[in-house]
Amino acid sequence: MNEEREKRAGLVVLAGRPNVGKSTLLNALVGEKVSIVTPKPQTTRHRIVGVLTRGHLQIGFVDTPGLHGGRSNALNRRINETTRASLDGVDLALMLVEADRWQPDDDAVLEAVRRSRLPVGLVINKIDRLARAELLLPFIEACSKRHAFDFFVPMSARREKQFDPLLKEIEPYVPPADEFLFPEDEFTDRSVKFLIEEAVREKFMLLLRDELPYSLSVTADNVEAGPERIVAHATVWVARDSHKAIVIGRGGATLKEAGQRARLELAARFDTPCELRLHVKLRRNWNESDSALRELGY
Ligand SMILES: Nc1nc2c(ncn2[C@@H]2O[C@H](COP(=O)(O)OP(=O)(O)O)[C@@H](O)[C@H]2O)c(=O)[nH]1
Ligand SMILES: [Mg+2]
Repeated sequence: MNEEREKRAGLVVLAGRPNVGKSTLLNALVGEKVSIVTPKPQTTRHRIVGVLTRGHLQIGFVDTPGLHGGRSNALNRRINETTRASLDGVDLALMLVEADRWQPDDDAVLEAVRRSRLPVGLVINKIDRLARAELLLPFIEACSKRHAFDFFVPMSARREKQFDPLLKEIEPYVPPADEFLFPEDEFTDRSVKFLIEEAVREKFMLLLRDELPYSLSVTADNVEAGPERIVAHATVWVARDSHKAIVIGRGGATLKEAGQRARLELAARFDTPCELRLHVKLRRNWNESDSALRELGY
């Protein structure tokens, strides 16, 4: 790319109901895992920016938790606030839907995006799951009747290696800028501490079933991230007494397995040995309490 071209820098928010693939797309665009991914809703709980810098163009993609319906506790309300606030101050919204069907929860997202008055491109994700390719055009047509989207990009965030068609659509909405918003070699606005917490939470979410993943939180209390190795102490917070034993597992098996998986992933990610010490602590009903949420980083 021509280095002499005028710089462009901006923020693009990824909007969509839980599980449509926002975090998967973010990671694929950035080429690094900055946001955790599981098949469960409430995997993403924070606003996370992933940064893509290509020649003259820099885009900060803002990952959002998505709007959560269902039971309203303090955590869910906070997550919804985070999502709504993420629409402020950005240049473009990318709304994600799943290729096979438009769902009622997609309407709520569209409504929020409409209210923001941002230009909106529709990413039709998971086309790998379409039973027949001919179903795509009628689906795009149906979507275009719901809203005058500024563009459509069908894709599979999980399989795609190359995002030129999407970036081409986005570029005109990214304003000219004297300076980039983030250092060119940075992939995210989030700290090593945050990435450790999230890696640990992801592993528990993948290992545990039912209600539990939604009432776990992780804080890294002590992180030494040197060039030789990373040493971290992390606390897994549970909301109920009975959850403690489940998180620890028989003979400590679950705790060990989650710790092992997180450690290997972080070591590969930061290209340095990683030592993780995990503790499990009870903070009764932390997900129902605003002050506990603040202390746990929400
Ligand atoms: N088949 C298929 N699955 C996908 C695709 N993109 C994401 N997923 C899966 O959908 C689930 C939810 O993804 P995630 O990125 O966490 O969704 P988010 O809640 O919108 O951030 C995960 O199991 C992903 O692996 C895709 O293009 N095709
Ligand atoms: Mg997510």
